[in-house]
Amino acid sequence: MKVIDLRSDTITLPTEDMRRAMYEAELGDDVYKEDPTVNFLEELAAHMLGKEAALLTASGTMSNLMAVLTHTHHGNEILLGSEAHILWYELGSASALGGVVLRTVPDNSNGQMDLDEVEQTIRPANIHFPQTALLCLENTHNRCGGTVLTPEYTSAMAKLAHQHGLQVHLDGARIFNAAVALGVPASRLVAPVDSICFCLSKSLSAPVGSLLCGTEEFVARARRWRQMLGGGMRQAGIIAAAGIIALQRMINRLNEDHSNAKRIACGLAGIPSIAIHPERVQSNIVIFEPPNTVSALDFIKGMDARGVRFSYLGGRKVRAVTHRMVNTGDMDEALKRIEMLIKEMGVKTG
Ligand code: TLP
Repeated sequence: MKVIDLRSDTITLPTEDMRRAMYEAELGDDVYKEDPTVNFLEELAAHMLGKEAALLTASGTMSNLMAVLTHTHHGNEILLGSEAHILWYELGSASALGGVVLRTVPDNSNGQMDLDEVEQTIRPANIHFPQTALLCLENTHNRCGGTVLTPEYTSAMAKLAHQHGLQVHLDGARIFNAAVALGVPASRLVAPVDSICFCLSKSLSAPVGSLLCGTEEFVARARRWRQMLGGGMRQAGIIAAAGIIALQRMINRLNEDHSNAKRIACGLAGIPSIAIHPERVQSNIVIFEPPNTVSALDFIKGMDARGVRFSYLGGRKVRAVTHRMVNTGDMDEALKRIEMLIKEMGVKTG
């Protein structure tokens, strides 16, 4: 029985091309900025994102933390959506290591905050208040089901933030999924923000790595934080070589992941006891609720035993993520196994 692993696109293994490029990579000491493969990847990333410079980091978590550390001072406040990855899955590192207060504005189901609410949440100058220094956005939005932020939304948010003296950081872990879903270049999606990070190790299939992009000056300061966090990686060209292939060859195929996500979402919508909004699926993430006679955790356990793996988002929410290592047939097979489990559990489907 093939295990259909829909827990995350992080599970994608490097391609043959990537392994070969890693083996053949020209290397140097990247802390001295002497690794030609890293330098090439950073230039390529900066170019593709339309930013002055980019910096290779170990992970999305590390990039987001470095962005917060670079944009803020101890005691500042940062604004972010109530469902933001930085808030939920990054161990409170911005507070623990950066000394900043995280203040949330409700995210709607599309992963968007309301412009007026953001404006009202920005602190005015007052001796009692922390200074609001940074606004964080997320595109695509993980906990809101891989929804995409349009260039118009991002521009409006950045304009507001800049008017109030805030910087804007975009957690673009899956920015190329957003670009492909919207049919616009990633550079257009990130033009209004001061910094953006994206991951090589998710749908783009590289084994490790993320890039943090911004102005030369921002990246120079972020580089010092990376070093302080122990993220100077020496012959990191081994990693960068796979990252170059990820950027050059893996973006065009993301549409496949998106149509597989739509396929499983529409199939799930055909199972009456499952709650899902297939029309909300915009990229490679699908969120749904199992029949209400079973808890989300028991459903995930039951499916795991049947060789289909999902992740848990809390409450009744189950997440499926499509990626290069599953195909259209796997979507249909996963749906069959879901129907079998539901039948075995004796859930009424009519
Ligand atoms: N997300 C992971 C998990 O949530 C842990 C996943 O499986 O989706 N920003 C966003 C929007 C992300 O989805 C993730 C990873 C990160 C940042 C962090 O990236 P890594 O895993 O490289 O630290």
